[in-house]
Amino acid sequence: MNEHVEHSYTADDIQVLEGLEAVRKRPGMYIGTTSLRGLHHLVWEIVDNAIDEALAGWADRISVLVDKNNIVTVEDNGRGMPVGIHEKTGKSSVETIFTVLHAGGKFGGGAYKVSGGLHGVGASVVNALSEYLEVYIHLNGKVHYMRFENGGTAVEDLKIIGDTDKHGSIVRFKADPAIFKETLDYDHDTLRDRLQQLAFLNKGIEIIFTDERVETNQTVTYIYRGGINEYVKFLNKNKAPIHTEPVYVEGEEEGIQVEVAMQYNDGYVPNIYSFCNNINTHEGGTHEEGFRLALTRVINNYAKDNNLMKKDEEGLLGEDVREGLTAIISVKHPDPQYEGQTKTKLGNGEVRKIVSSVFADQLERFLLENPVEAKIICEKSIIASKARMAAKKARELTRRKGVLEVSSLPGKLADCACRDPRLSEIYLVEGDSAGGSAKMGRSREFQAILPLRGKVINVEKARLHKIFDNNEIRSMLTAFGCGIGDELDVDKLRYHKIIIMTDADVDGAHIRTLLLTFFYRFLKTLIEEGYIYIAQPPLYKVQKGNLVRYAYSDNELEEVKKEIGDRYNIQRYKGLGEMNPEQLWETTMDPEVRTLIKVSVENAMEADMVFDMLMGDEVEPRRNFITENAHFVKNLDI
Ligand code: 28G
Repeated sequence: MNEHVEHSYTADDIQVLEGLEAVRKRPGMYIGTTSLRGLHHLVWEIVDNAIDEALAGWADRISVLVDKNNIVTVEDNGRGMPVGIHEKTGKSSVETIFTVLHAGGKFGGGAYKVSGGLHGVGASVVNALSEYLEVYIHLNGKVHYMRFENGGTAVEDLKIIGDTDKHGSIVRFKADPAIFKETLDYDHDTLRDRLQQLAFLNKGIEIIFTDERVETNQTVTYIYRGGINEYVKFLNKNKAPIHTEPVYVEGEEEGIQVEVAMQYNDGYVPNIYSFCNNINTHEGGTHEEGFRLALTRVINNYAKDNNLMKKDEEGLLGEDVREGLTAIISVKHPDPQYEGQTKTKLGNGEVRKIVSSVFADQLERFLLENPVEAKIICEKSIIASKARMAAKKARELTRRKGVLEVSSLPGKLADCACRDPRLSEIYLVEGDSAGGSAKMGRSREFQAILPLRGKVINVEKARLHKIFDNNEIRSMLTAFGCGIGDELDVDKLRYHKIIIMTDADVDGAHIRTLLLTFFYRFLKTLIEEGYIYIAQPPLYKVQKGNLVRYAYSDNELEEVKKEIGDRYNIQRYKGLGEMNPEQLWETTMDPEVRTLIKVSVENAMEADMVFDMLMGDEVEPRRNFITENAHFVKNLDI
């Protein structure tokens, strides 16, 4: 259990501001949206309060339960919310907390609200947006109870309903269907993943998640004594780390807590995630800057001091020392300032030097105390810097050869007639024979076909210049016309639909994954802006006389069979090549009837793990994944 923090506030400190009508009138102002995302916000607001109680040192267990009717119960074993009368409001403190907007917030006396979602608005907002909400407080031997209905109206005053030998708070609520019109159905995975993340970010807090709506594994418990040290290991679990123990650093300066954990793997891509007060700062900020500065400086110094690098050699750049690095930077700040487009960039200037000094000191110490690891890390960075210089040369070469220019479209591309990217599509087709059918079956006006021969290079396992030398990659880049990496320009993209069309078998799935990996690593914007699609060829053709039906899944096959009756003939398509051009058009390419799956990166961290699993050296998880499903794709009917 954490050390206790002294508090000096009383019920008076709660600022009385506004009533709850405002929240019901404009829920978006308080929780962003009333979609599923907003619904989840309700849970996070309550959970955040429990986390705060735990971070203050009074609780070490939090449980979250979702029942069959989507009623959520959150419980902590903290002190229990205050039950006395609040001076300013004349009501109980509990009622004040749940009915006065902005109650809570910043307190004096060294206590502060540490967690808090982007909207950080508290329990009263949840109450305002609930059909009903109940509070149970276990305190001083008694269970205190209060219930609110219809958007936060107290049904009766706080009352004692029994005896207890426990302490803590329980909040139970049902989201209001009049507000959350889209859905009241919490997403199991979203809740579970965030609760696990909170357990990683707040070491030693036990978080128990129960979902009575699922059949198996109804309850999962997360507790990480090592905190983000274990988070880094978890993120690297499908990769090959090059040193066993992550570097773990922790410290506090000027009331700002700093925690950093990092571990290198044998890959090339940095995976650096930062948090402030448990919020993922996607856009980075001063904590991340402080980390980067310190990392580059300390590794350069160590490499030079230990003659791993010549003193006069050009130094290691930031990108060199971050190659293959998985890192978490987590700070807890009493008064965070967020900036950036999505307000997920930490702006507090003082944080830069605090993170950098805490991290630099301890990283230096780690390197001195662990010379074997230190050497492994430095050598990786040095190789990275050499590869960078080689890649630069290769890129200049490629550019001179005109690969990134549209002037020389690849020979095997059958381009479309249309010159308006918004109306143009390109099919990336596995194999020449399917490519041939697609060329004949397509609508020449707006559909271009690029057949891909042989295997696409695995960009996870190759360095930049190798990638640029690969024929399939070069053809795609030339056809797309939008450049790559830092130089990517979406305005130059020649097709607003890039459609991957592969066989519906394991090899097809593999090629698709290689392509997606390439897009993810080098053309991420195209995924983010929704330009990448996956075609869905049928698995079966069911024929009865002149009647032809296609089935795109085993379930659909059963339905079709039922519909058609008996005496039909089933053909199972093993590859696109088995379809003639007309069939390919009418099943997979005709915009009127086809189904496309739009590729999205819902969650970069998760996607990264999925890719590592697929592309890494671990064969087993990869096979399971390919044959079972595709996490990174989302169904979309067009
Ligand atoms: C169950 C789900 C979510 C909470 C506490 C404990 C205290 C508290 C919560 O105080 C802040 C206090 C009075 C103004 C604080 C108890 C001090 C002494 C608390 C929770 C500020 C409210 N004893 N546990 N709030 N007030 N757990 N879990 O919400 O002065 S909220």
